[in-house]
Amino acid sequence: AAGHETILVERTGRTAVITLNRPEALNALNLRLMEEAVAAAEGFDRDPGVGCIVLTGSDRAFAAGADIKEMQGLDYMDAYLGDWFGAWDRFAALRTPTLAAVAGHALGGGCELAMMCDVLIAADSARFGQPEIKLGVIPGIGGSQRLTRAVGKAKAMDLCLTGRTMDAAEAERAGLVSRIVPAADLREQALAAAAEIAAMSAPAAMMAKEAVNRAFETTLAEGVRFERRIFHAVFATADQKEGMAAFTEKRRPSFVHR
Ligand code: CO8
Repeated sequence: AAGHETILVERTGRTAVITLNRPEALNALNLRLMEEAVAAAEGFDRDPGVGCIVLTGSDRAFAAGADIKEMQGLDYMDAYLGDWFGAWDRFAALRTPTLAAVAGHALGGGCELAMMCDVLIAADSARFGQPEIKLGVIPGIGGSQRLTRAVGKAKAMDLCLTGRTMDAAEAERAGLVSRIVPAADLREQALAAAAEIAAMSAPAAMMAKEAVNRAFETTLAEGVRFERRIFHAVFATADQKEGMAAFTEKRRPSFVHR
């Protein structure tokens, strides 16, 4: 849409695509980009015609981190009173399924942003890391928490303390990445996966996302109880009737996303 300086947005069917677009800085995440990307994502989240939001970058970089030049002169009060990076929490809180399509560098804030997405498809060219330690700082958009939950303490400590990067194969082995595809096929495969998700019942997809995310917040017993309540609730949807009728009648379901 007009007015975007740092992102490109497009719609194809029920899929929305947000492309990070600061090639001069390897898509470093400055405040403008955060505001534009989060606002665009929230707009798509509110649109019942959107069933999956894809976040992607360029062949060279998903994002090479928060914008170091913008942060360089910050003092504590600037960071605290400005709630520096707080808006990204709103991206993590989207209800619509999100899919990160990552090629090239996903470092620092770029890795953290990819980890906020529900499904992470990596090109074989992708590299992930939390190199903040080399700048004398630490991850600031959830990296120490989401990376540890995704790959465990051993690798999270290794990455956060040495600042080294993982290639796509190591990231997949470690559980950070959903799938790896050849770099040349990334966009096509990511859009195909997004279209598959977007064709599912939207309330069922939102509920599945909510239930999986609950696993990171609570105990097993409480998580299972939470899932059971939502499971009971799906029988109030038209899509449950349609999905099960289609199975019985041996046809493809036609979901109304309600
Ligand atoms: N911020 C600003 N500019 C960047 C960044 C960045 N993170 N990354 C790259 N750029 C710029 C470069 O400065 C360069 O610009 P110019 O041509 O004007 O000098 C341009 O992008 C191209 O980069 P390179 O020439 O360096 O490209 P290379 O292919 O040689 O290297 C790398 C690519 C290895 C990715 C390299 O650019 C690099 O190491 N980038 C920085 C990676 C990094 O440290 N990221 C972590 C940033 S900190 C963070 O994300 C979270 C901090 C949370 C703190 C919370 C504070 C409140």
